[in-house]
Amino acid sequence: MVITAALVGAETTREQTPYLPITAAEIGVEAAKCREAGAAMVHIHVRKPDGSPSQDAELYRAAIREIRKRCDILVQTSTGGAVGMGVDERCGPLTLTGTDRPDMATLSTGSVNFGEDVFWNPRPLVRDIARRIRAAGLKPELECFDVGMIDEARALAKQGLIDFPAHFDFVLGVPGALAARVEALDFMVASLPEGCTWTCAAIGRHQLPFVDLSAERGGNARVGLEDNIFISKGVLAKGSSELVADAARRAQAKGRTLATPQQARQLLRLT
Ligand code: KMH
Ligand code: ZN
Repeated sequence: MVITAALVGAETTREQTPYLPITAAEIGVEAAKCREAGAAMVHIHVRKPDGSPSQDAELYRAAIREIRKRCDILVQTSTGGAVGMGVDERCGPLTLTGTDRPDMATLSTGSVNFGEDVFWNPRPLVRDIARRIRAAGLKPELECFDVGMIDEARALAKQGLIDFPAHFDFVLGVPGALAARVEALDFMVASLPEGCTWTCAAIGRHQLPFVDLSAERGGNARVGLEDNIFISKGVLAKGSSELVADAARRAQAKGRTLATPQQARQLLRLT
């Protein structure tokens, strides 16, 4: 089972939790702790020194270097960024090459209400980002906030913009989008194209219970401060690594073995 740690995000703030990493070094330290706790991959965003979200390639380069000098965890960069960002800005990390190149990049396959905002992904923009991910030589993680986004991934594969089997991330529980319900997860799993792999990222209080559900169903799990800041009701997690440790315990209690980064590379067909 591949555990992904979503360490930073674009919406979580230091006002909400003092444990949010902001600088490259803080991101590197937290990634190493997550690796130690059982994660095989990190999903990262980056921040400007004032804590505001950014997709700047140089900030990503610095963060990736700080991660890789500490551990072998796989690095997945965001192309979603923060709501309201333009496509060129969102694709900043895709310009990194050589030893700074990420291992994977996200591709959201449709638009969705996102809290009080809209996460804007019209079809031409999705195709554009899919082409850029492929041109960078990366595999996408297909972020699906609703079931129709799996169907859109099928359309992208038909158009030759992504390859199947692919890896999906089911994001459940964003306010305004598909709720974190067991039936929703089961519908998404049943809608998955042949041979594809999946991770579930449930938001807020659903995050850790959905690790159990994903483990039972043969899936993978994403946890971390991007999606949830609490380890239990009203108690802040002291960093994403504490959430990873809890997810690892839950996965193992369900009989699952945690993938190393090298195993995750094979399971997610990144090689
Ligand atoms: N911050 C959200 C609007 C991704 O990383 O690709 C989008 C997001 C998805 O976080
Ligand atoms: Zn993200």
